[in-house]
Amino acid sequence: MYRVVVIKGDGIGIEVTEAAMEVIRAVTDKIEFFEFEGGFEVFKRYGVPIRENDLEEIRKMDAVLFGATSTPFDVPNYKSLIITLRKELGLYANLRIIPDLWNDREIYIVRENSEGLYSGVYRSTDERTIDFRIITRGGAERIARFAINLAKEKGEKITFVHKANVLMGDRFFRKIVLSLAEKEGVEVREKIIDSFTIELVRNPWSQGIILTENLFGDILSDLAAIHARSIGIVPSGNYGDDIALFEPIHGTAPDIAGKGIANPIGAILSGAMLLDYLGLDGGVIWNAVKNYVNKGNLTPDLGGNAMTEDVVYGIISEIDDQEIDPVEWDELWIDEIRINTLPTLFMK
Ligand code: 48Y
Repeated sequence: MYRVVVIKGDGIGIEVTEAAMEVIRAVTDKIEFFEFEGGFEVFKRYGVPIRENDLEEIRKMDAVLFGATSTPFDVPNYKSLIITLRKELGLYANLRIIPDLWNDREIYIVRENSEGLYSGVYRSTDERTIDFRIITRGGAERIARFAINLAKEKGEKITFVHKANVLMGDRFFRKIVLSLAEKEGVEVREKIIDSFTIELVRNPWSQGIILTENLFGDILSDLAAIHARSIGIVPSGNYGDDIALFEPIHGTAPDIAGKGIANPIGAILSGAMLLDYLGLDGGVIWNAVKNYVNKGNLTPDLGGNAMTEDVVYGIISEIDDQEIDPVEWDELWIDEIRINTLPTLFMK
């Protein structure tokens, strides 16, 4: 059995995480879920976005399934839960897969997840605040290795996006990426972040594995999400050496929370990435999602009028179809006819 932490969070985070758990349960019985609380509500009670004891427990688990949390930026001392988890669990690599589910192609973005402007190191006086954009050799090497391994696995090149023409940190980062990739025989194309944004709008599908630092990756991955047709579709994995956390990249969407119309696909595909990480078959979920979106009713963000649960139900039926092999299916069909349920087969 694998032990998987669930943190649903706020807003639609709750609905979409429950949807992902249902789909995972339809694929495997090898996962036991353990729910933990975290976020602003926990902060109001305990002064931290997640309790230290809970973190201790979570560190012993195999993986985390995360929904979404909201982070008010006008509350002194409040720190984002997801950023706290990335730091506390050592999740240094953020892989975001932006899929075109209708044409079977993907954009891969590898975002450095622990350093850069997110290092949390700053100096503040009444007159100025400085956020340090820290890039360490160790941090650069481990994210470069992650991207190189992925590039090898997918048979792709790396597109390394930086601002080394201006930023000293990126000159340092660049040297490390180029030298490791050369050693490993992986081709690297270099792009400057500002002009690359235009390229990512116009020509997104042939960029190989996009590798970049933390804040650039944050912005680029939201931009790239337009190619998925809805940000609600995009899954991600945050990987460390001992544990990984999977979350849709969308936020809590307070405007539609609780209405049952949130798009669960980003969370469901995050579940697929989680299964792959555990060595189970996430591909079954990817296929079911692709089959479903090409014929089924979609949620309003994609122009349909389906409810979250319709999409979940539709994807689970696609999973069940994949799991019945053709011979068994024939037998089932004959059985159903034999017991005289033929009319119901045509009922909706
Ligand atoms: O995961 C993301 O891309 C989010 O934008 C977070 C980030 O900056 O990495 C921020 C989430 C939050 O405000 O809690």
